[in-house]
Amino acid sequence: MLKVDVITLFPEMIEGAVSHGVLGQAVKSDLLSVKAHTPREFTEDKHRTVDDRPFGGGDGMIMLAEPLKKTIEKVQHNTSKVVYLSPQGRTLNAAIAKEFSKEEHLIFICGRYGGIDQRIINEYVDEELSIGDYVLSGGELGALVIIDALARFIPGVLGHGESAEKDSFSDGLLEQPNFTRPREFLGQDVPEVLVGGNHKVIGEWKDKVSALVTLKKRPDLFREYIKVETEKYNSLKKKKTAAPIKELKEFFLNLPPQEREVLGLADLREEDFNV
Ligand code: 4FV
Repeated sequence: MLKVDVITLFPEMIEGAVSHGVLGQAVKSDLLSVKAHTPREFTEDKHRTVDDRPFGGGDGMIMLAEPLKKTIEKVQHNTSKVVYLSPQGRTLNAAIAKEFSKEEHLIFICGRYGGIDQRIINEYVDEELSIGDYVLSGGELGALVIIDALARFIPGVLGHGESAEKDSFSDGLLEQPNFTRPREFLGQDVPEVLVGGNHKVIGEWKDKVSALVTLKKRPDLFREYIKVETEKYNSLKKKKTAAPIKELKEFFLNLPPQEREVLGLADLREEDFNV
């Protein structure tokens, strides 16, 4: 079972967030353990001081090294991976989340104020990780985003039929639009094929629609996807279909206008397929 320890001045922020929904269920079913620890526990002075002014001036306080050292050493062991949440880290994506889901023990250090003493990073941190190019008031939300994303890759965390492999990005594509009852809503009908019951046809249709949605919303991801698909196609001895991009364009051109509308693809143009 993956064990996660979060070092934070606000343990309740972590405990609260991991006790709901899929994460809460995963922790209850011992598929994942998430514990929070505050460095304030390891202060000796009566004000339980955990920060101080930066040498060389500058705004914002810096978290003290000693309380952090003691908190890390309380939970660290030889297979622990220590991660500091900061804008200076590599940016989280699905591949990194999947990678982390395979670890035995993760320790997330959540900074506050202007961050932590650099010597803690030098001495203890294996990896810095960012959830995006912006500055947060604390690393807690970053740690929670990563814990939520990696938990989906732990076998058994997602209900049956659900799998992180079906999530967006798992096959390099965004997920197709989803619909549930009623069949008609605000004059918009659910695409016919989805209520036709032929799961093979539905599966192929969903893959095509995922590719179209990705072409529209994330052409960068689509270019990568179609390059791989085209290489696979070109390596085929017997080619039963048209080239992937040609086949996808034909599928799009055969989509009834109201289906393009309800799928959010109405403004996709033929020239958009010239990638
Ligand atoms: C951050 C990010 C982030 C840096 C100083 C907290 C702040 C303060 N963490 N992705 N972007 N952290 O801005 O993960 O300690």
